[in-house]
Amino acid sequence: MHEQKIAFYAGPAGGWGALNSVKNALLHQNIALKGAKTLLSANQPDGFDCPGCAWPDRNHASTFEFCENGVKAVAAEATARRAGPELFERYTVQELAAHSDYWLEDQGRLTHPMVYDATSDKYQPIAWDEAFVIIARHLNALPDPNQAIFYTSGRASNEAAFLYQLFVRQYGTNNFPDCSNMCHEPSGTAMREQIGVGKGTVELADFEKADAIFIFGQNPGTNHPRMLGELRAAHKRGARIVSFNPLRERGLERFADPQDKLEMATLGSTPISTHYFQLRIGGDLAAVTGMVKHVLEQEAAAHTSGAPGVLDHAFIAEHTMGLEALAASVQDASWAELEAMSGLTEAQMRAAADVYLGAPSVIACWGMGITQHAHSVATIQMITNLLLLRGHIGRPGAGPCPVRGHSNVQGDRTMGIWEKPSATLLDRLGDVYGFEPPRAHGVDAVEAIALMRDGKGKVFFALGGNFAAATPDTVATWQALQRCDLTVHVTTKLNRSHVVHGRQALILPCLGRTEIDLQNGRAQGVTVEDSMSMVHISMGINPPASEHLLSEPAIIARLAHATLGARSQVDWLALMGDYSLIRDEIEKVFPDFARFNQRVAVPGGFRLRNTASERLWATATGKATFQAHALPRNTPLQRARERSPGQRVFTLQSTRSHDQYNTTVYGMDDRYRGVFGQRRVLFIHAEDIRELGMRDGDWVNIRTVWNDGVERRADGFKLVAYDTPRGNLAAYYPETNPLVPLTAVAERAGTPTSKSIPVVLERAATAHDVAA
Ligand SMILES: Nc1nc2c(c(=O)[nH]1)N[C@H]1C(S)=C(S)[C@@H](COP(=O)(O)OP(=O)(O)OC[C@H]3O[C@@H](n4cnc5c(=O)[nH]c(N)nc54)[C@H](O)[C@@H]3O)O[C@H]1N2
Ligand SMILES: Nc1nc2c(c(=O)[nH]1)N[C@H]1C(S)=C(S)[C@@H](COP(=O)(O)OP(=O)(O)OC[C@H]3O[C@@H](n4cnc5c(=O)[nH]c(N)nc54)[C@H](O)[C@@H]3O)O[C@H]1N2
Ligand SMILES: [Mo]
Repeated sequence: MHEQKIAFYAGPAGGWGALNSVKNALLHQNIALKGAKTLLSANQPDGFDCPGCAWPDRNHASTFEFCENGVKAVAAEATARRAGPELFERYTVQELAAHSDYWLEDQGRLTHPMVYDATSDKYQPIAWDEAFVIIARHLNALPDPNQAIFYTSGRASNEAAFLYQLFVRQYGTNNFPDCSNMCHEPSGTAMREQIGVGKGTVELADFEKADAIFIFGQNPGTNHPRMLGELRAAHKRGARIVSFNPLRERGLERFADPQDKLEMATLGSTPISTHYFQLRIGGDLAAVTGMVKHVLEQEAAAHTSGAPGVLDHAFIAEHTMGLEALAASVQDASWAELEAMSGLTEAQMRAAADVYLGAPSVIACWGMGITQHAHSVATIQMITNLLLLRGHIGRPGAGPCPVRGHSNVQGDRTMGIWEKPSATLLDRLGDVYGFEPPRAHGVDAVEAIALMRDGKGKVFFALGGNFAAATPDTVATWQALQRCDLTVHVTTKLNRSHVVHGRQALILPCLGRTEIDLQNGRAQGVTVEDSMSMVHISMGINPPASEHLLSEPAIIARLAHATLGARSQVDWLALMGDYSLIRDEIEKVFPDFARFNQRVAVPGGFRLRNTASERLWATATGKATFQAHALPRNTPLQRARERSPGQRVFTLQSTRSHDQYNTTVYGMDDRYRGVFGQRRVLFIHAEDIRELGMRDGDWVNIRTVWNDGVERRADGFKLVAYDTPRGNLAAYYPETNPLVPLTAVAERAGTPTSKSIPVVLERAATAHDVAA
């Protein structure tokens, strides 16, 4: 492992740094040559969908797009390392649990289904059939199906997700917490109400036509590297790129394309953002309200002087309602208040709005910096208000673009992985499959934890992911999982969730997307939907990591068969033998998937219909609605300040380093932020360090200020002076998850507020000992 150091990173995002990092990733996983072949098949028409992010692929049919973090994601799955029965024989679960998250996953791919043995405190191999019998027995013994919880992470394919939701609803519950609940849930909530669809309306082609691209709370250089290619091209043809972020993020500043021979040879790079607004954490609602205020003031001024207005009046008249209420509430917000909340000056907000006013076509993108706050839904609706004012939706080069995370998180929702299913979906499932689906809404991720904590959630089943590490309030969450009668994980690699387990526990190892999935001797493809609603096929090319692995669809089908027996009319075993039959079933339930098998056979696949992009509004009123939102006057942070007189209360955001995929830690570097060989760092303004009477490099403990008397702390973080507003902090997830209270969630969306945690800092006696 690297030497620990903090060193300013002067290079651009991408470039030679990216190539070097890729070389190291391949070496580490022992896949220098095989890896190269694997990588060339990522996102190719006859290859597999990259298991990295949900950013769409340009020209699905042509050249390989280099993406450093895509390579790391593929390499992590295609690793030559194996975590077989010998590993579990060597260590008790208690011993495994003492290792870091990095170490656990670094053991490699799981090879056998395993069952927990309490006597030896070890996982032992088990036959697949026996594993299904154990789960079925538990499920069928529950007095109420709502005592079972079925989690999904966003890598599951459409085929797996469809079978899963059908099985679980036939079993009798809508308890479908998923990673979306912690991610873009507020985007769906906000947009469904406002424009009638919970997805973005833009396509990749719109990025070629946009005159201004606003990026709120997103770090594409690390999390969606292929997006930098679009931004670079947009910048080169003169589009304005306006970033809102409390941190100076390298990928939003400069980018060198590793495929551009000239840039690589000359160490050149292209600037990305034309404007960078370093606002305060949680300040976006105020900042965008300020922009709306400026636009409306310009409109009023035009009126007075008899000049043409700045709004798209025709669009507003034909397609929208609610502008008067929005205008009134925006007028109520004073510039002084907007400045105080956003941390930007009136002049900056007006300047941002002038970029908006000067652009014929505007795209607004956003990520976790927007969705993981108490007032996320309001912020997203204010961003959409801004777009609606000049009709920037449903025409080329314009529209909202929530940038999703997991590669099929959007598809899983489309397939019905949702704890609040629509009546339409349930009716359809009931009609097609001749059963009465459960109508009561189920639990989301946070509610699932509360259910288990209260002893009312007894069986926890996870299709992928790492629930124990990804969720908030770690101490409470672990206790909740440990109260379960049974925990089951369908998974590729060992992680925290397998060692924080229920009284009985199973690990079910599955094929990854890079691997050949043979059923009845025929290679099967699965489908995924990217962030821009493109659905396409994914075919694995590597031999499976172990002969004992089953595919996700096969695991679900066999479990459904074992659990439901004659109660289900579905021929589960036939479906798992040929995935095109599963796609026929999907087509029966979802009209938008008509002729699914034919349409997905075309290279690049097809785009799902999106009514808002056709300016058809599937809202309660039949119109797109402006939504008024007053600035929140009593925020958790304000209350925390009142509760801690005399103490400096900071706002902490938890974010991703460049060397991780969510809870999967690839390495200890965060190159663009200048952090090497370590993860327990706390980014903080230099003046704040001084005011605390401390020095750069000092060690601190972090404690949450909350209203329930529970002590929440994370100890041993090194202070790193950083370019971020006063009073704002940043540290990595999942190390900071113990600090996020279970009750700290986004209004109306339930998303943990992982980007705005009120905390105080205490001097730590010694450096924290990090097991790695
Ligand atoms: N390599 C890699 N790729 C990934 C992932 C990964 O972990 N690694 N994760 C995937 C997943 S599931 C997701 S959801 C996405 C996540 O991708 P992002 O949405 O980029 O998520 P974060 O890394 O959490 O970064 C959030 C950004 O928001 C900024 N921010 C924090 N608070 C605020 C705020 O109040 N206002 C504003 N304007 N900005 C703020 C932070 O400084 C940071 O730049 O990436 C996906 N892709
Ligand atoms: N504090 C804080 N918490 C957060 C966030 C944050 O920004 N801050 N971000 C939130 C967000 S945006 C998200 S999306 C969630 C992520 O939550 P999850 O999706 O639950 O977590 P991941 O870390 O992506 O899951 C990694 C695990 O998935 C398994 N896996 C990988 N590939 C496959 C596969 O093909 N099949 C199966 N069955 N398993 C596989 C591996 O075992 C790996 O250990 O975390 C959330 N939590
Ligand atoms: Mo996510």
